[in-house]
Amino acid sequence: MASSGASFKSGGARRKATKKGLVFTVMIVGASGCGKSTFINTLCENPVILRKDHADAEKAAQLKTIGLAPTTVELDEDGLKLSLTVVDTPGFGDNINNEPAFEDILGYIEHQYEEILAQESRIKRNPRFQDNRVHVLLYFIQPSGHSLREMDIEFMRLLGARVNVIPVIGKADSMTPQELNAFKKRIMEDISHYKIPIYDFPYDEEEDDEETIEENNELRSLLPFSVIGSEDEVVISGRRVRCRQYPWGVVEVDNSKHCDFSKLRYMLLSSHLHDLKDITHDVFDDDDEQD
Ligand SMILES: Nc1nc2c(ncn2[C@@H]2O[C@H](COP(=O)(O)OP(=O)(O)OP(=O)(O)O)[C@@H](O)[C@H]2O)c(=O)[nH]1
Ligand SMILES: [Mg+2]
Repeated sequence: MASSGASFKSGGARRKATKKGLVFTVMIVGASGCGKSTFINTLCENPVILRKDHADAEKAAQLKTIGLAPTTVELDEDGLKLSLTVVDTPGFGDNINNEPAFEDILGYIEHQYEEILAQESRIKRNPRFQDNRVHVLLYFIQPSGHSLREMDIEFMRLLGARVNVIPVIGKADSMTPQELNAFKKRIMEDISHYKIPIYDFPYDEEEDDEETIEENNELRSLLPFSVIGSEDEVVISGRRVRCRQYPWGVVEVDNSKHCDFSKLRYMLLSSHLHDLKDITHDVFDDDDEQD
């Protein structure tokens, strides 16, 4: 599906919101312990999710996310005010029944569409109403090196029908570049084989310029994005870098030779933000036909 090929409407509510700064919501879903909460703090450049006391390993190990937790941060992206809401979710376990957790997640997404519809059908609209629709869902895949698990396939298929899904490999520092590339390839083969609907950087050959087409092709070739999360910083050659330190070296969060974090962050919060919002508004929000 080409984004600009979809039938877009004017989206008055969406445009008005831009005066107060852009509103954008990202949801993070995936297996337990694959670095979702750490990623959120890395993305927001703030410890928005209260993290561990580094000195207390036992406490850190218990830092499992419980319940859906939306948090909003105000960011300034190259002079653009952005009100970013990140919805953290508890990780899926391996053996227990994950249906209830999954239903909570889908319920949250659907509820935001219902809220918009209720607001739009009111005669007098609430000026303080905030659009909390989830514009993109990052689905974290464990760095197992194998391929997608049945649960990943099932969940991504269902979620992908209701929201923009971008697959992400968490804790990517646990794989060598060769392993990571082979893993990415297998995941994309599974995504295509099982017809999993993901956000795959659509473009319109006729309408989009060459630069956009090239950028989208490049970003698509990185799927699934590999990410490394860290709340620690060290100074390397006078530069403060966010990284994970190991006895044998340092992996840098923002170094595109180490992972795709910086490209993912830029596309989410800058280059593709409007496209993700437009698709949410025009494609997924199917009750929208009535406005
Ligand atoms: N090697 C590595 N470890 C990471 C990375 N990100 C987080 N961790 C560590 O992995 C553990 C779990 O991280 P969390 O961010 O709590 O994982 P989560 O997905 O939120 O876990 P749940 O809330 O239980 O689903 C912590 O000890 C983190 O320090 C990463 O990129 N690489
Ligand atoms: Mg968590």
